[in-house]
Amino acid sequence: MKKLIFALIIFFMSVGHSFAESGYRLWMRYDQINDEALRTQYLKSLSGIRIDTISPTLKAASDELGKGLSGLLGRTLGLSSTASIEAGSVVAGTPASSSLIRGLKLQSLAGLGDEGYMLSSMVHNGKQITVIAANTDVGVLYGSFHLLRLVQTQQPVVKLSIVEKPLLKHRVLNHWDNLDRTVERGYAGFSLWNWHLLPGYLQQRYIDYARANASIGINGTVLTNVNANSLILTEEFLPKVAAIANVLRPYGIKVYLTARFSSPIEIGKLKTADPLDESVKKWWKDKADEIYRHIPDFGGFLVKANSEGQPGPQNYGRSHAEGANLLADALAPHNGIVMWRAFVYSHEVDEDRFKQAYNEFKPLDGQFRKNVLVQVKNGPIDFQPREPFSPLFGAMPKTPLMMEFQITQEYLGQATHLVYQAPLYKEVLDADTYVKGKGSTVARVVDGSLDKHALSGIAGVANIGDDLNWTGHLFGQSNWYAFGRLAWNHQLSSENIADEWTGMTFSNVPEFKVSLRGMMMKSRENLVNYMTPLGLHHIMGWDHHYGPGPWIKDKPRMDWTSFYYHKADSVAIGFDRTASGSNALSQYSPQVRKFYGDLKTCPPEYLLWFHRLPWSHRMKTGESLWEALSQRYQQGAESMDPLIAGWNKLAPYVDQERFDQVRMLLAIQKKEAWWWHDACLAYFQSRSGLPFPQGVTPPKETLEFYESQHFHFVPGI
Ligand code: BDP
Repeated sequence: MKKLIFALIIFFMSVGHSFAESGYRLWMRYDQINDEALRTQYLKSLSGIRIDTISPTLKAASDELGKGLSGLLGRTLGLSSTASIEAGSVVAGTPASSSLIRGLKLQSLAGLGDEGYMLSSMVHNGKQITVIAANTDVGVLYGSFHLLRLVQTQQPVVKLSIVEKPLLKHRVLNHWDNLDRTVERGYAGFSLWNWHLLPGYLQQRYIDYARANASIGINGTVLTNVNANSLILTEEFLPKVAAIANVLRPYGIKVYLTARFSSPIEIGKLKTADPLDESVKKWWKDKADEIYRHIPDFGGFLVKANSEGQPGPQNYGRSHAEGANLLADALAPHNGIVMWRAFVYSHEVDEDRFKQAYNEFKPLDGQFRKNVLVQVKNGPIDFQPREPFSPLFGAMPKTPLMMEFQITQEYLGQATHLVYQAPLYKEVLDADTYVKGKGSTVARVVDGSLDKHALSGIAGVANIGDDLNWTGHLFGQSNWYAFGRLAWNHQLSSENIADEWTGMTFSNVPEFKVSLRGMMMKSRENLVNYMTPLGLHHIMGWDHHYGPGPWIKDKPRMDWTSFYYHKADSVAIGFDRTASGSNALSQYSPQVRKFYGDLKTCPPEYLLWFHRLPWSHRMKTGESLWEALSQRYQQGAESMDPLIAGWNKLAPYVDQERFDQVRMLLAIQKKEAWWWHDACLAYFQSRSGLPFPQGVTPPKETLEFYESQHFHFVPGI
């Protein structure tokens, strides 16, 4: 009988469990560790929490440790101040918050700055304790999340001797969220920010958003779209922004807004927005003062100017530096920063789009105020599945350059494709610019170490919406996670980040982690193969960017067509960016130029980015370019079966609800991978006129069929 009751309890628990598994809890699940021996072992070192919750941030740390450790270890842990410690206590605080920590006179704190922390096993008055110490409260919060991560991923917590501090100063999410709650290039529902109900109604979600970000060290968020609406800077909206800022503040997250350059005209009733006009300067100064009255620790502005129709200083014949400095001067008295985007190009300029941002910005190096960061997209075009690093990295030594990655998968299958992006981020960060000799990596440009900048930053265009699981695809969560972890420490490996995330999100069973890591690590390359192999780029569907569209040609803006980028005809394919073509390669240092420019060294992954080659071109593997291209599409599409089989094998480790979410999306992804394969091969064959090599599946339909596909209401536009 007892057994039956027990079985029933387990049954109902698991039923209840599966209903609750939407993915909402992200990687902060804190479910009890199954292995009782392991729990007992942990409880020896982590049996009580001692923290003086004298600030909202320390309260947040205490809540998180309490909830996390109690959940994971299956016992409610005692919580009290650092005044009374016992063996097994976790003692957390700063020298200011806790006399115990002050008394420990911890030497390592000196080098940890205002966000770092130490995590140490120590003996104090004969008692074994674990200390989380930092110079600031937010450091303590970060350290608390680190300790939780160790337990969540079932790492040892004895003999800890960890010191951590971030390599980058500003680690920021960019939400492309509109005030009507649509999200530009958002595939996970509507915006988190419920402007209509703010400031009165503060959703739990805002707190959970803050917790998730703090857990990975993200310390800033731009709430609004780069295609900005000046209304956000009015008295109607500023109290709402302040309400969000109040929720995020305890978690160490500053709020930023996008500033529409024409705001002085639109909401200020001025006749001009000329950055050199005195009334305009005064308007921005007053506006900044007003914003800081609402939000005393406001982070600053992100600006998209003179790009894709947005207003900017060039409307008045002024430079990007003059525009950025106008806002920088207004923010400077309050310690705010300007993140000025270098994503500029124009179809009216008769120049390879690849080269335009560099041409525009490089001459301005040294002209920006000290509180300006120039925010550069990782590649020269636009968040393609693979891009070479932007030649601006390394080209502006006097200006801090901020990295901009896209977490939302605008060009990577939107929220339908399983693509783990850490390898993409790492590929760019680890790329060597050679501007100051070997080892001048993009990461070192961005973290400021190469040119000795105190200011540094990284931005990720968020993939977050009000979807139950936040990111639409559960594996989108891994990209949010990976972005944050790399923003904190770009030296982490993609593999380790994947392991952490899977351990916390799903299971720590070693076979599970190894299999999932393998699947995740291959996923980005698979996608490149079925979408844009061998360096193809920008061949997606028009406007909504959904699905393939290599045929897109006659449109008002050539630089928004596919043909502009692949230029395929009966003889050849690819964009010649060597000296015989647009010479975009000249924007890189000689080593990089030679590496990509020489067919002997240019990796096949970048071939058509830089070279225009006949279909008959012999690849190093011996096959022709046409054969290689067809084979890559085939490999890409065929990679879906092992991915699906791999996921199916993992069913025993994943609850039904989340398993099914991924299973269904993988089926759609497979269909779309073959669609890319079929449509692109049909199109490129219509150019090359060559037969498909053996082993390549011919397209199911005619090219006309693929060209005639139209889709209404694709999300994100
Ligand atoms: C492109 C997007 C567009 C953005 C633009 C940007 O398609 O929606 O506004 O980038 O970054 O990738 O400004």
